[in-house]
Amino acid sequence: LLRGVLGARAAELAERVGVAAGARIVVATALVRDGRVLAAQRTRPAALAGRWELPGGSVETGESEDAAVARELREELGADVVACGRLGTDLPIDAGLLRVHLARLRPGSAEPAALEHAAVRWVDAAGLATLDWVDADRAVLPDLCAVLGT
Ligand code: DCP
Repeated sequence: LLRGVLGARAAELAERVGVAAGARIVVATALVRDGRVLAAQRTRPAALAGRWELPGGSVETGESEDAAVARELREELGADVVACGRLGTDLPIDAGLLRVHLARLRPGSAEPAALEHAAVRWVDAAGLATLDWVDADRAVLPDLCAVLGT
């Protein structure tokens, strides 16, 4: 809406002011392959340890969200991925705003590995409900289910 009224440049500035004011953007990644999504089990903080998430992390200053997705998954999973669009709406979290992006493995990428997580697991639509997801990620499960099919 803001973009429509003020134009793309003004909306971009407003977004930067928001980020500067403390509305940190965290990207979460729905890495999809063959009807399954990669779920990752957190090790920290204690309150979230053992619970499952879509991997990701904070967007750095001046970094695009697509670039943050690729960087975070390289760091956390050793995988080479390309972001390919948003999934669901912005989700409020303690740290700021969580935005879920879809992504795919680039051809030739290493298999994702739990470099910073307790475990990683490919889950299909039926398997989504069996994991203990962190609260914010739980909100995107219906959209994710639709992407994965049944
Ligand atoms: N988060 C979430 N769901 C996800 C990913 C993250 O709710 N799928 C939340 C958990 C944290 C915050 O976002 O409160 C930041 O996530 P991480 O700690 O994984 O990200 P960073 O390591 O980049 O954070 P930091 O800025 O603390 O280094």
